Amino acid sequence: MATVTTDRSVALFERALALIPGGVNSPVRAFGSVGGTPRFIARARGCYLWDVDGNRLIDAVGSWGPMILGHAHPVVLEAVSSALASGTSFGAPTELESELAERVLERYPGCQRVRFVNSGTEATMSALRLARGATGRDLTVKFEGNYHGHADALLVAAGSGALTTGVPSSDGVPEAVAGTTLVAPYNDLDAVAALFERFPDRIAAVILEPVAGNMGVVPPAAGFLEGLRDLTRSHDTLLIADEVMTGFRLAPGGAVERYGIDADLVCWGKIVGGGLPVGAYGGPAELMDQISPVGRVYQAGTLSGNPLAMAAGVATLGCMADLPDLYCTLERRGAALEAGLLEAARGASVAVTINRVGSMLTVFFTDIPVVDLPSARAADEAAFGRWFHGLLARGVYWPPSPFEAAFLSYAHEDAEVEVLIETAAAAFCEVT
Ligand code: HOZ
Repeated sequence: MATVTTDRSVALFERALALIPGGVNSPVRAFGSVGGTPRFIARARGCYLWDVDGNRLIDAVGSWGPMILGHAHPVVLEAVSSALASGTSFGAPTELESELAERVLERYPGCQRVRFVNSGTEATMSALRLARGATGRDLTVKFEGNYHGHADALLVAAGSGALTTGVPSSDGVPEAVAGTTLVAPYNDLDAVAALFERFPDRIAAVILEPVAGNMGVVPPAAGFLEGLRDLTRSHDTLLIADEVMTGFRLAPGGAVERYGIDADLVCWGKIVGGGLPVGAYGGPAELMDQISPVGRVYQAGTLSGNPLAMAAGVATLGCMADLPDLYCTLERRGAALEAGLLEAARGASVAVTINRVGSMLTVFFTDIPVVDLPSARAADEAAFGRWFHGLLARGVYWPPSPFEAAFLSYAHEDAEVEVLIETAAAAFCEVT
């Protein structure tokens, strides 16, 4: 293995540490759970990143999901630069907002209205406020290890960076706010039923990641989503699908389409902004029209519907629609990667459980099935860290946490999937 120079990343991290908490603007990037120095990225194209020391990496992070077409897609770049030439923000409506709204709503026939915000956090936070406003109830249910962004009420038993840093419930969240969030184990319908019994007529909404991605990938157990729908409906409680990671990725209509979920509200982020900061939430007109200025549930944003971000979203969803083989190609390459990784781990006598749905995948260093947060946390984090560094040293940028999903894009061709498998095989040999 050639020696890798990372001097510039190291120097830039030192500089950032003195200026930015932890040197990063989002905790997972700091390599907290795998150790070492994060690579600073200079540029990206297709499925490759180049760090500031000139090392080329196959990217299995994809900016945590948005880059389904690969980085710097020419059509997306052209759309953004043409919007850029007309000005960057007007604080007034533009045609692009309706164009993107049409593209979102045609993929989610259960939704008639969509509101654009700036992040997934804003989307879920606003959807919960709407659910409370619409039902006149205060309590909500979320699942252990699901992550819905960093709004106060949702930073309870949270996944993603909250697990990386070992604080699934953040300091600074008032008791009174955290107390409005009830928590159930993922894939456990009985626990949800018990909460409904304990708090009759008080639960406004159940929010979930229909395929969990923020404790690593954990698919819904058979009957879980259907059971949740029945339970919520029978208690006049809204069901909110957080499709920030899965929306437009697992099918044109995301997990809602793939699993046939009849959600009341859907939240999006990532792909809908084509790599620019966009979140969104949507649902039927009678619910969404309770949002200001039509209704009494307030939500606003100076940069919401920003023209550059809308242009990137329109171009991304447009390009995806022009690729008839997009989802079957992602599925095929995802399956090939899963099979190759399993074989490689077996060859190195390393016990792994791989959870994959379409182009989202997590390698858990454990021999037990991973179906919820306790089973995800039972995996060997130190072994993951060794494997991660084995990959990185050989030119693969895997998510730097055992509690995240790796993402394939359409730009990862069969050849890159092969390289990922070969590299993983070499890294598995260093795990034990
Ligand atoms: N799992 C996170 C987003 N869904 C990773 C991104 C971040 O927090 O920076």
